[in-house]
Amino acid sequence: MPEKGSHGAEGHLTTDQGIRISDNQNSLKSEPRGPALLEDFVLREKIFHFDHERIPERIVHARGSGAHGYFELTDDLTDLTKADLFRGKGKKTPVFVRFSTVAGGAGSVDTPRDVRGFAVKFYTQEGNWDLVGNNIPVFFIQDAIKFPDLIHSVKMEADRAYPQAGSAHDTFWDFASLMPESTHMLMWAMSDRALPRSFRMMEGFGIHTFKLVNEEGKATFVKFHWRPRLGIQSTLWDEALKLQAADNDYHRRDLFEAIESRNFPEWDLGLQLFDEELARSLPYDVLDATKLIPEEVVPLRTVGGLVLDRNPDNFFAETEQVAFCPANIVPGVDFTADPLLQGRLFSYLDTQKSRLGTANFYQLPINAPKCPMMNFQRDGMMQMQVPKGRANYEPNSLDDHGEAGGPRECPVTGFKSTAALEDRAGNGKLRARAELFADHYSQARLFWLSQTVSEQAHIASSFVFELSKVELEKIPPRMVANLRNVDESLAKRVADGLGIPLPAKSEAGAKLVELKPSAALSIHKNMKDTLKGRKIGILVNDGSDAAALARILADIGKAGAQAFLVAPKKGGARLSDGKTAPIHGQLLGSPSQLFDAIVLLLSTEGAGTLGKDGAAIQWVIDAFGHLKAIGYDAGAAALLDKANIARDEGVMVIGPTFVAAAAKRYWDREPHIRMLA
Ligand code: HDD
Repeated sequence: MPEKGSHGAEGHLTTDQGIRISDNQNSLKSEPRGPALLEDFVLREKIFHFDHERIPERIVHARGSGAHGYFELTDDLTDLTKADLFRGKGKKTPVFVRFSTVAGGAGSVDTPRDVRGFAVKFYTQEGNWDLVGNNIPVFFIQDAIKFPDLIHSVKMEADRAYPQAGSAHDTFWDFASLMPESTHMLMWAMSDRALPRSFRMMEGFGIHTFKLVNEEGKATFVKFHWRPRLGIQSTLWDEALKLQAADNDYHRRDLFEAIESRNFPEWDLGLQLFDEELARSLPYDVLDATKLIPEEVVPLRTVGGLVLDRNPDNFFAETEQVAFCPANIVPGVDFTADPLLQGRLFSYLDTQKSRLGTANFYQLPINAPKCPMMNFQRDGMMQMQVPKGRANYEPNSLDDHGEAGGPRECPVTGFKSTAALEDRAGNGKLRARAELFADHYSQARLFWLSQTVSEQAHIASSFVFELSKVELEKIPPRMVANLRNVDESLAKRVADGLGIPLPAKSEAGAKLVELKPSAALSIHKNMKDTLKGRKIGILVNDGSDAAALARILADIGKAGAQAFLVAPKKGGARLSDGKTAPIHGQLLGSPSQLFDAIVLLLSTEGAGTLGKDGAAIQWVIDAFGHLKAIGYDAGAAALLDKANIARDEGVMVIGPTFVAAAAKRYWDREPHIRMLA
């Protein structure tokens, strides 16, 4: 079949039936002012197809962006797994990756406070393996049976259909405060992890414990971690809010543009590998998705890298129709009895049928394996394959030697489930949770204690903000009562911030264990002092110093960052040398939240003019408020004064040290400019 869009027929526009179209502007009429004729198959077909363009959006993770790329193995894992993609140093496996928000609809914004999906489809030589994870290493609930309740509570409320893409409302906090097992994940969701600067600068996690299985059938527990090579970077709450107004598509655009400009996003794949004995020694259960294993207990082993190097050709055909299923697994990897994972193994296949309309969705190019696939599944809506031969059942003896008999089982190389490594108490069938699942607070406390002072302030303030949006008065005290089990000072700060009395502590439900803080859980402790992959906004006006601009552009380029020139007029700015600098964005449409640091290069006169422009003053105030570095030249000082900007460590006269300074956020500035809980 010729590819749609290429229309093989020498560029002629045709109907879906291949009939050439003579006029795509006018419908067929009996006379110029007469009614359209039913006979017009060109009009009918076009409108008919248009009317059916939409498919149901994903029930969660509806808004997302994807890209193609590859996974390259840097460490041979033959001793641990027989999976093809993990054998042979240097082996490359093609992938498609989709990032997403969870709660919002397909048309919602990119920067709400939310968890981000991080779903990877590996097209291996032995079939597709989908690692469908998030940017947070734990989950809200322990058992899949609670998933519909969780999602109903966080999505827009059933009667009023708002809020869109946000958890700051009654039903979410009602559910969360009644489900103490969600406390650990709430700590993450209220931290800046839920406000990523870019998909390229966030971690990804497989979350559940899986198993790697080698040729001998020996299984090793494994947890999967994606580490961004650009480091982790998040935004501030105020910045994220303003980004929603400045650019709905902030993350989608960032991903697309980075790949277009060949700044390919990259991650390391790190594995936490451990055996049953270690699992047993932990004071929490490795089958509980609300728990993580600190890297200090099981360090990461870096085994490969993920590179995204190609944007989709068509958003719908690829990013919208890609169907991830955690049940897609290859020999050499296996599931565990994690009750959250087990439920997922059913849900995804099921949802794809309702989203994509047919059990044959696996034949869509984005979902089809890139290795041979043969079986006796037949027919169904939109069957694209034309299976040959008489046999459509197995076993058969139609032709033992030729092709007519069809494919056969592979007892040696086929996928085999491993024996459960997990304890079996021999209790028969029961609806219950394992004992250690009852500790809902120890790891929430571990997370809290691992944060910097400023990160703790963000978490406390997020709880205050979200709970302040809750109307039912009984909910916030219930949540604060749970937080007292995490940390008394956190609970007190949230209660003070809300202006409510400190409620009695809720029942902990299990003996709490004191765990050693883990530096790996903090963003601030893991940020990289690099400008690579970031964007610097430079404000210029008529009269700006041409030589200074050339110098800073060179420095920014050398640091691997992108410079973005902003001026009051899109037509450009006439610099001191009389030349007109081309401008990337007009001031009003390029607010400073779009940049990681800003530079002001202004003549005294230019600064004077901008001092009368609210947009310019706001530009500076926001960058300062978002704790970014500000570089300026002598002429621009007047604009800083007009905006009342204090000259702290992060505000500096532009010079050779600026580029290094611009890679940082100035957390110490925050207490001076913002009341945090
Ligand atoms: Fe899920 C989509 C991640 C638990 C049911 N999930 C979906 C996507 C991601 C995750 C990244 C979007 C995939 C894409 O880009 O197309 N989900 C997770 C993680 C979980 C998790 C990390 C816990 C560790 N999910 C989970 C449970 C259930 C589901 C417990 C149901 C029992 N998830 C779905 C779904 C979705 C989905 C309804 C909606 C669209 C889709 O599957 O393809 O089946």
